[in-house]
Amino acid sequence: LTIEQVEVVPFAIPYRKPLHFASGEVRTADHVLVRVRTAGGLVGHAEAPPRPYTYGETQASIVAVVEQLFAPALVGTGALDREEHRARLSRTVGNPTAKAALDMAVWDVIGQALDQPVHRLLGGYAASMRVSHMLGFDRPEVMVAEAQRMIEEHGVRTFKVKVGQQPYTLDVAVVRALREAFGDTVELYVDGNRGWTASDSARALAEMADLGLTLAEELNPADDVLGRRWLVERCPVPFVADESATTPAEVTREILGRSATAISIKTARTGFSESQRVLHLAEGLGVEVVMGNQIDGQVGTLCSVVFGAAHRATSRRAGELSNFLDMSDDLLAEPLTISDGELAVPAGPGLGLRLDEDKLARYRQDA
Ligand code: MUC
Ligand code: MG
Repeated sequence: LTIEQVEVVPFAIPYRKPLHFASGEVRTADHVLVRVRTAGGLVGHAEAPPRPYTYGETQASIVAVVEQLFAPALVGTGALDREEHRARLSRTVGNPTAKAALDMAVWDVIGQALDQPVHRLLGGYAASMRVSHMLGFDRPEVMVAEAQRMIEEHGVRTFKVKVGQQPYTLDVAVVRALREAFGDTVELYVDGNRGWTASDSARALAEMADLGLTLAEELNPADDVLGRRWLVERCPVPFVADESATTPAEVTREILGRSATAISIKTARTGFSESQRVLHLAEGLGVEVVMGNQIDGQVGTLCSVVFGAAHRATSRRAGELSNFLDMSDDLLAEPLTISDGELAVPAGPGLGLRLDEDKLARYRQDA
């Protein structure tokens, strides 16, 4: 199981419909596919999505850091030497999605070597997850129509509504329109991506008090330290830390600093190994978790459901697993499907993913 080669393949697949949110927008999935090959001929895969507005990474920076630093650090180690991988990769600060993709590709290799699904190696709790769909900024009637389509075509009844616009009343109108359209047949929660101030957020929460929200995520910047604490104290529902708590240390700081009361886990930034550390920490601290979306493609979404369904605490809430549906195409030979509001964990050893090599050839950017 000696790692012989680590390869990066930048690719770009357009979205049919761009996704807008307070910190940025996505029009193309310009991700990086990571492949880890062992001396015995096993190949593990995962994908890294560059999110400059969240982590400072770009497609070119992910390719460069893997080629220059991470591949040389991993080649020659054993696939099972995960602590050694972590020690070596952590000599470079930052670059979370590059590190996470490598970790998950290594797990893919380990699963294949043991002829077991990674999902079972991680905990194997449930065979599928309930799906939450993320609704990007748009006019209320457009967002209601998208939710309606997700209900009819995929049975999805949980929606994370992107908020954080100026003025905040634009967002309040959207959430109200969704509640009026679907009544109590849907679960609604909001994610501000730091777009509001603490006072905007408090007013928006007050105006949405009758709308039955279940979570509020990153409404204002965690770096507004006292404003954030003031807001979280007044928030009637769990306040989720996403981009403010991307490492175990940040989780500890944000929770103990009373700047959040729940944690978003994203395999795109913490892989499987570090996501387990975050999950166990959250359990130890006694806070809820939600499986978040890094605007992942199908490879990334598959990784999220493999991890999310593997543990009880990550299976309680719907996972954010559906935004790949807005991409014009993808890389899997057998596309993921969401039905009755659920996404199943693929069977098969490792991650259970098979790439369509023709599609990769079509979308790769380095050929
Ligand atoms: C989310 O939950 O915030 C948008 C920016 C990002 O980093 O992730 C997405 C979704
Ligand atoms: Mg978020």
